[in-house]
Amino acid sequence: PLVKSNQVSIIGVPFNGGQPQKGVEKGPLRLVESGLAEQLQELGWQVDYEANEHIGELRPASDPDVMNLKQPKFVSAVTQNVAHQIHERAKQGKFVLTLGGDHSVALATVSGVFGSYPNACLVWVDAHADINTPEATDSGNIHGCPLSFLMGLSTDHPDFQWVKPVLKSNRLVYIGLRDLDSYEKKTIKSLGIKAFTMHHVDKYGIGKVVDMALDHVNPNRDLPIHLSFDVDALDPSVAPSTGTPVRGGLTFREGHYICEAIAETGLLVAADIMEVNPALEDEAAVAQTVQVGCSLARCCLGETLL
Ligand code: 6HN
Ligand code: MN
Ligand code: MN
Ligand code: MN
Repeated sequence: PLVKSNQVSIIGVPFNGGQPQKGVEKGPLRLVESGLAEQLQELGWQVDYEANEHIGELRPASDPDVMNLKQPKFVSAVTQNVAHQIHERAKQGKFVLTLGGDHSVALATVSGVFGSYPNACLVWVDAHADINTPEATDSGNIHGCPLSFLMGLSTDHPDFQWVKPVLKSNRLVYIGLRDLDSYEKKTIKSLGIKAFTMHHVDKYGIGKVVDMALDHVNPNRDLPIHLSFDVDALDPSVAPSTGTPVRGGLTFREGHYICEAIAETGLLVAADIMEVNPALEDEAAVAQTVQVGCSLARCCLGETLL
């Protein structure tokens, strides 16, 4: 395997500034409280955990909209800070498991991981494409925009000058898409980004989809892989407690299969479990969503490999 140790760093990012709903900042702690660290130890990993309890203090006194984006300074400060942490851990040869928090945190994970592994590829599992630019976004929520910064499609925004365009269009692949804004559709087509929507999952089955996805971004199966998993990729019946649910999503097994198949390559160096919001839906739904988040993470770290 590419990760040079049996060590995993869990990076909690209790952050909700990339979208308007409270509660997603409680995701990381809930995942850890339900036993994730112990479960990973059980799998043979040495685990360290950074809770980042104090990142809320990075909120600036004033944070007006800039180019449609809401809370740009807060999102920028938190993600820049966490990017450094992740870069350090990855450089030490640790597997980095980041727990969100909303998906704007991918500004941190992708910057940090690609800082250490410049030739990495990114598998983005999500109902959404999260590639809006500051000009194009309708909602102004930065969790819908991280990939536009990471690919250098948005270079003008004053608050995100630190984000380097580390991601090339041929190193990104999507799985699970089903709710795209018109700018996002245009961008995916014009840049030729490989995207497996739910239509493709239905047509080919998840096994073939993951093979085709990896054939595209990692044809010789020799590049490091970063998996960013937004739990809203799963059907809302599987992961109900999330901020932007969209019906018609991945089944429980399809979601886990993606993690298992990528772990099986031995090339996975980092994984994100994002958008678990323990303040949404009832307690049974929350427990279900938290458990799914934990089991996806365990599959990324080899649980189901013989
Ligand atoms: N997520 N495309 C919509 C927007 O507001 O830009 C939804 C984004 C959802 C983001 O789920 O990480
Ligand atoms: Mn997302
Ligand atoms: Mn999403
Ligand atoms: Mn939409």
